[in-house]
Amino acid sequence: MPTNRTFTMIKPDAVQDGNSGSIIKMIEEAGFRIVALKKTQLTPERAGQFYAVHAERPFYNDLCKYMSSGQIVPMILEKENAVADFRTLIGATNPANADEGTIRKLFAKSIEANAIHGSDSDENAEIEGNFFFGGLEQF
Ligand code: FUP
Repeated sequence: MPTNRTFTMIKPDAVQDGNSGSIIKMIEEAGFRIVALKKTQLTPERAGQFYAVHAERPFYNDLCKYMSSGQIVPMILEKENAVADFRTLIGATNPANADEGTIRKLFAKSIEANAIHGSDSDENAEIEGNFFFGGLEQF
């Protein structure tokens, strides 16, 4: 069954470069409704928890350092078929492989500093949304 919600966060490179507004505009113009949004910063420990699935990968320590290096903008988004459509909008993990017009093609600097995250399944969308917004009643 197609999901109606996904989770995203604009990563430190894109926030630092002042690209949050442009990225949010692309997200809204693609038909996603913002259900929840905030600006925050992860500690290296919290970044490690978020990316725990990658704990054994060689890039894990650098990724945690990078993801806690500056402010991020996490969001919960709503749209029919949200998870798959959002992955299409952001493009491939490595911006070198991302399609023209995707958020990563336009704004990502490298495979690590790749501008934005998008959940890869309904299950992870819910887990990741709760990681940042759990306990809120308004969404
Ligand atoms: P994605 O689902 O597109 O975010 O990609 P992955 O879950 O495979 O990777 C999560 C994050 O790990 C990426 F956004 C960036 C980082 N990463 C690296 O830094 N190096 C790699 O070789 C692969 C991923």
